[in-house]
Amino acid sequence: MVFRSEFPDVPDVDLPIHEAVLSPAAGYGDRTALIDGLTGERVSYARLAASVERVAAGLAEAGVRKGDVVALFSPNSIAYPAAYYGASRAGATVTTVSSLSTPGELAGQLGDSDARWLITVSPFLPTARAAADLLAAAGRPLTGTVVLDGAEGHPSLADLLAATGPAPEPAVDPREDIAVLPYSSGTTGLPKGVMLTHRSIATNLAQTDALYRPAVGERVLAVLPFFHIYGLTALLNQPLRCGATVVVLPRFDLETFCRAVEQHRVQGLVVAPPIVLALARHPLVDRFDLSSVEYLLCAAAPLDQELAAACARRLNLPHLLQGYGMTELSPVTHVVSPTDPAPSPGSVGRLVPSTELRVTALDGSGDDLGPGERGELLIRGPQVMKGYFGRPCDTAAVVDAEGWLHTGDIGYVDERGYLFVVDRVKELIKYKGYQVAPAELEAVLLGHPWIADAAVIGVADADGTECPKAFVVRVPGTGLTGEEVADYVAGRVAPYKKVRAVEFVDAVPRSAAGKILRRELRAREADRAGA
Ligand code: 4UU
Repeated sequence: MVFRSEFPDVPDVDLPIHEAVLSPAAGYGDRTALIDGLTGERVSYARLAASVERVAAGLAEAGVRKGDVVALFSPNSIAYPAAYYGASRAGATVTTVSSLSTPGELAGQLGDSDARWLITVSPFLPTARAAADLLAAAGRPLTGTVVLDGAEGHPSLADLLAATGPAPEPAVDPREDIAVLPYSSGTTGLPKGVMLTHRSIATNLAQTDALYRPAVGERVLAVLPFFHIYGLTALLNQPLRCGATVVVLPRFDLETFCRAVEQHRVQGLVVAPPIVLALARHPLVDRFDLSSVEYLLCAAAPLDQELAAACARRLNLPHLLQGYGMTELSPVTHVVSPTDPAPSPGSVGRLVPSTELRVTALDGSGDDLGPGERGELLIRGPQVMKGYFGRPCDTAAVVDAEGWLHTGDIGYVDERGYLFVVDRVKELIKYKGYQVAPAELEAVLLGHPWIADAAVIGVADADGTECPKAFVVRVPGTGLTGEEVADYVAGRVAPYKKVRAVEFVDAVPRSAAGKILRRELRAREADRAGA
């Protein structure tokens, strides 16, 4: 059967993303859009809207044209939205880059996305320069780099804001033009650029309204990174579109987080499981007045139910809320609404409007299943991505001819229409909500001269956090140690991708076609955990 949303359909929103988010902003005028959670500096809606116009004008003067890809490589800050919406307003596609990227990872994304422009911050300049050098050596130099807080030889945000010309008027087609190009490995392989049109993102915000719509003036805390689709949507696009106030923190530190909640009387927390863990367990939490918090929404990775209950008790909330999404789905399909009096415990929520869900059998038949039955989750709706940039075969492998996106997640729907996510059939590892692509780590491992073969899967640590584990075949006669393997990887990838366990094996199980049999490795781990 096909599960449909119980909410009335919403029409497609054919607006560029900056307009969908910021045109209501004119009405919010002097209300506070953004607060720097460290310094207390505030940005009003009027100032944000004006900054976006100036940044667009400045970028156009620098040479940015419609369809250019601009890479945004910055931690969360109150300047981030001006850069992001400003680039969009100038007609560019924004590819958001993890702020933890190494030079190689940044160069990889810049090259793959055909980015011509980079917007970054001065502390990231050494990484940005090293990446730019790698690109130049490959014959694909960047056209320009903006350093938001200023650096010798680069335009700054202040320079862009000082532009005197008119903002450009690019003819954006919201149905076809790509607003954002975030990277995701999807169900298999290496990270790929996910083409999200203005329409799919703007419509997804309108779809989400039925279940999650912060009130005007509501204060939400933005510590999840804006470069990930979860933070970008739930902590920038949706709250700003609704006239909320976003308190911005550059990174998670429990004490700073609690202080910001107390100081700014934060009402809405939007987080991933590791923050729930800290809030539930850490003694420091008791030193702060967190009584302003009205709800906590957690998503991006599985949430342990005992942990959720402990956190809810500590924050004096009836229960925590969960949402479910995926980069390839712009990203939201399910949310538990803050106003829902009795969500099914442990569920990730109900379908947003104009969205269909199928649960298909895992026995190879692909048969449609009914309530209570576990299978792979398939989604169809206006939020399904346009495709992977430059990779039609990878696109065809996840979006079928009828437009269903195969999520690679396993779940079931209860009798009341609430979804439960219970497992994954895809390769993807989620370390604390961050994506780790096994194929990427395997490629790094195979670069080591003493490694003959390698496979990576996710395993749970003592806290239940999923961690990358490598199965390594040594080149005979070498004394390679687990520590050396871990260090080798750590030197080449962002910290959240580190291999956190290493096991030496005689052979990696592979199919006749040479594909790694991850299921066998997983079964081996499960046997051991059960033993
Ligand atoms: C178990 O994680 C995301 C997007 C999450 C999101 C965004 C806005 C959730 C609600 C919202 O409002 O995207 P990706 O692409 O990084 O990872 C997607 C994968 C899913 O396929 C699933 O395996 O992350 C996992 N996932 C979850 N798993 C996402 N949410 C959950 C969840 N429980 N609640």
